[in-house]
Amino acid sequence: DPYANDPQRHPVLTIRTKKPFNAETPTSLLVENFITPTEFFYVRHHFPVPDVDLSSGDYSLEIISDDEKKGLSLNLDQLKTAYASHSVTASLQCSGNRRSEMNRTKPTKGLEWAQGAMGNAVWKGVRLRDVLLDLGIKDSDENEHWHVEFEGLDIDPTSAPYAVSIPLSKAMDPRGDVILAYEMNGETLTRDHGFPLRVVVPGTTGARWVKWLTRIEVARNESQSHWQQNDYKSFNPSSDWDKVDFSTAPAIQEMPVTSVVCDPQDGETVELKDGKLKLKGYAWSGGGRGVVRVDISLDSGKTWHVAELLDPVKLSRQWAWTRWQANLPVTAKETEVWVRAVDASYNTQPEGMEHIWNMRGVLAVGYHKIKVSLKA
Ligand code: MTE
Ligand code: MO
Repeated sequence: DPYANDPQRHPVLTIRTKKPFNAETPTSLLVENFITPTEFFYVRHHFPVPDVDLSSGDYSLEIISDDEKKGLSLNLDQLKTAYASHSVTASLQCSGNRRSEMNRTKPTKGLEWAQGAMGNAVWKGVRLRDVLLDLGIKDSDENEHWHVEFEGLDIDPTSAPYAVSIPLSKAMDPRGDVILAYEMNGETLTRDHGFPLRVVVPGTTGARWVKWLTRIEVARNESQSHWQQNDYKSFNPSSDWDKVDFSTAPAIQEMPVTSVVCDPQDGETVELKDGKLKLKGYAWSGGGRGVVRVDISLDSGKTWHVAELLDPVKLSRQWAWTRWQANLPVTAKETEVWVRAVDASYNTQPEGMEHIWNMRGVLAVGYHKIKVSLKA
């Protein structure tokens, strides 16, 4: 069993598949903490978990540039000594988060995620920009559209490593906060989250945050890997697997704005306090665009309430989610709660999943709608 050496996991996680291990944080628990505790943080693997023994001296990070024909090879200690450390608080979200809601429109192909394939953590490491500057990479218009490819130690059955790439402009942006992280929430990265090193690409979809990082390549073109070319893309709702041409769509990088009601949960019976319904949830947008407003409707969009944002938000370079709450008067015995967020660019969410439905079930960012029964 190639999975026999996988690490132990916390029983609170909701398991979607065991081998490879894929599990999410229960939605109600997510909103309890601004920083998601590591043991509750969702896990998304494609293969068995690599087991790196730093004392064996086998681990190294290779960094090469196609153009410069130059390279660096560093072990973890050398990386930590050579570059200043930098911390970022950033939310990590899978492209398929909330897919199960999209599946109600029509089945898609992918893991049946509810709303917990997302979490927020403090990541510490070294700036990728510093490493690339050392390699002689210039931050210029000429290489603006180049890519940086990351390779993990996990391999598919054909021996191809998990690999993807991000634009070089994101990697070199001093305000982009891309780091090679060796710590999560103040502790050494766990194996499930990429020990000994992973890329943190704030504002960008989870698929690009390569774990068990062992190779970085700066190139004129984006990664040719399966995960860059033939997955993590969205299509027209009428596309299907038989006729789709993956080369026509760009790889998902920055993510769109989303929001979720975490408490109460869909189908729950809630006891009102002074005739009011208390709601809590999270909201986030990609690209560093802060969430500026969260709107709630209890009457299918006829009237809207503004929720209170619980965590501080900047308009730009905002990588972390914000939790929100609302306390709304309600007289009905049953209600459908709708939530949607607005980001700093005034982007907002589509009303339903129907018109953004795609066969892979990614970017499921329609309004979150839950039904609750109410007891006075
Ligand atoms: N990196 C490697 N090497 N292998 C993987 O399977 N999965 C990616 C990304 N990095 C993956 C990877 C995907 S799709 C997501 S959503 C995130 O890791 C999940 O990170 P987490 O398990 O730390 O939550
Ligand atoms: Mo993902």
